[in-house]
Amino acid sequence: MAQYKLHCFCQSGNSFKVALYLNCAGLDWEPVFTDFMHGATRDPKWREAVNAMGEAPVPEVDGKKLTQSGVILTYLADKTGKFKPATEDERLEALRWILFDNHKFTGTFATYRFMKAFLPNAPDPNVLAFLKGRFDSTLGIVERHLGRSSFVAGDKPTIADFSLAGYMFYPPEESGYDWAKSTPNLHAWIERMRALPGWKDPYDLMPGERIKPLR
Ligand SMILES: N[C@@H](CCC(=O)N[C@@H](CS)C(=O)NCC(=O)O)C(=O)O
Repeated sequence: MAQYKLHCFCQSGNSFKVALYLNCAGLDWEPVFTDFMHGATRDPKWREAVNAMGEAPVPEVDGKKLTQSGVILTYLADKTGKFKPATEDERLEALRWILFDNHKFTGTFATYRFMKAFLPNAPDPNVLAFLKGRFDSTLGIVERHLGRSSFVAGDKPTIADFSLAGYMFYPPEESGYDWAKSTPNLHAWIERMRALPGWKDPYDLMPGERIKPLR
């Protein structure tokens, strides 16, 4: 049995943050499929047994379950030393970006992409426009930051990079964003992340059926 089990599914960039970390850190892990598309995370039994917050990712490690990717990445970095911020200043810098990512970068992009590509009924265009506007403004901040820094919290990859990278490797047809065209600094950083030993495409790393974008 693998040392780490990760409840996850292939469309979930939040899960990918942790799956990619586990792979790049060379840890012994295996995925446990969460059938999000058929309502698994909304099932009261799943919430009771896996995560009361109703969200993936959830790793099972050392006899406990952890939730919230930022907490999970912090725990894993502290436990293994892999991609751990090197100094107190770097730790705070990484935490700052992880919180910003959860609130505004992943927070808006994940919802926008899900509604655009996978929501069964066509989404309200006003809602999509709101999310896109909010994400574009956040994207500008990240693009400027990555023009000044090779990685999110300094010159080496840390857990903050895994957090922001969660949704960056999904194909342009899902979100309509092509990073190489829109944001060259972000694109260069994505390529630096892709070059890490252990990197894999989210659809190869995590289980579930790949779905063609609906629109
Ligand atoms: N802040 C959470 C977000 C997790 C999250 O939103 N996960 C999505 C999948 S990508 C989920 O399970 N959503 C279930 C739902 O909203 O019903 C984290 O970083 O772990």
